[in-house]
Amino acid sequence: MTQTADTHAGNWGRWGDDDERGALNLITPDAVLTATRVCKTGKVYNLGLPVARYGTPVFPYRGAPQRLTLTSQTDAEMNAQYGAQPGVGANEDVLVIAAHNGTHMDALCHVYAGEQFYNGKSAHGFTSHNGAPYCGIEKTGGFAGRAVILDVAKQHGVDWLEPGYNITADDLEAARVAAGVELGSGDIILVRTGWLDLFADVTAKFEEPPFMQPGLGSTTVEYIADLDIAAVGCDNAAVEVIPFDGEFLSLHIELLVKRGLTLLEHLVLSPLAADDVSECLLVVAPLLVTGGTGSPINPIAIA
Ligand code: UVW
Repeated sequence: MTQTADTHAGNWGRWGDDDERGALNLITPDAVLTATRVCKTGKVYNLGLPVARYGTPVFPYRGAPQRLTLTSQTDAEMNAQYGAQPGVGANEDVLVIAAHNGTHMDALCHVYAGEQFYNGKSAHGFTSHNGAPYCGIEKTGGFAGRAVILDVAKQHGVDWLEPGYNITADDLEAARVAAGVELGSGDIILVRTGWLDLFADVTAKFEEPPFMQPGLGSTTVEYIADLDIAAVGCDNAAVEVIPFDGEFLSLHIELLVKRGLTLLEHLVLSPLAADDVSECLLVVAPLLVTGGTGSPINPIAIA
């Protein structure tokens, strides 16, 4: 059955028929200024995973990130051609990274339903050569705002939720109440499941991580929509629970396609949780890949 995106249920047309930024429009300049005022300690957290061949959670078809060497001290001859003195040179890398591995941001062209992207843009314009004519990662660009950490694992009293655990709206609300913070229009939520800690634990023992992952289930959609949240981040691979709670990529369809919500995945949230940080200023800067479906990111949280 072809999945459809019900335009009436979401944000299509809300910021104009040509809009390609989606719910990030909710983060106004005033909202960014307000977000700067939530910083209390000034401590800076890198929410990105290391880019490394080993120890990075990957779906096999995407492959591990590769840092390849372009030039090194073995190329002294080449450096000499450019006038380098003996003992002087430059090391340079080439990075080969699937856009949706490791810590990354989904562009609004990442997923389509009913053959349409967010805001009713045709999915058929996407080509291998040019990528997406609409809703590419360069259209959303970077953003900053107030982020609230909803630590569902902590709320359940565990280091990590069981693989396949379906996070409900009640879980999110309980984590919010426990954190003692309010949520409102234009806020970003960062949901901690503990998945990356489970991954680190399992791989340290040279065991295979489970395919199933804890993540957001279908009841969270209305919760997020009613609060007018601007973006959702999580420490798992797809924000949504795996196996999916419904059809293929059902939460991506509800949040990203219908509502234009930017999704951030494989965020390193445990250091924030360890310091009991409940809100922060979040700065996210994707690479502006023209027509790109997503980008590796190292989001910065300032507590
Ligand atoms: C999919 O889940 C298909 O991709 P991502 O992990 O980038 O959301």
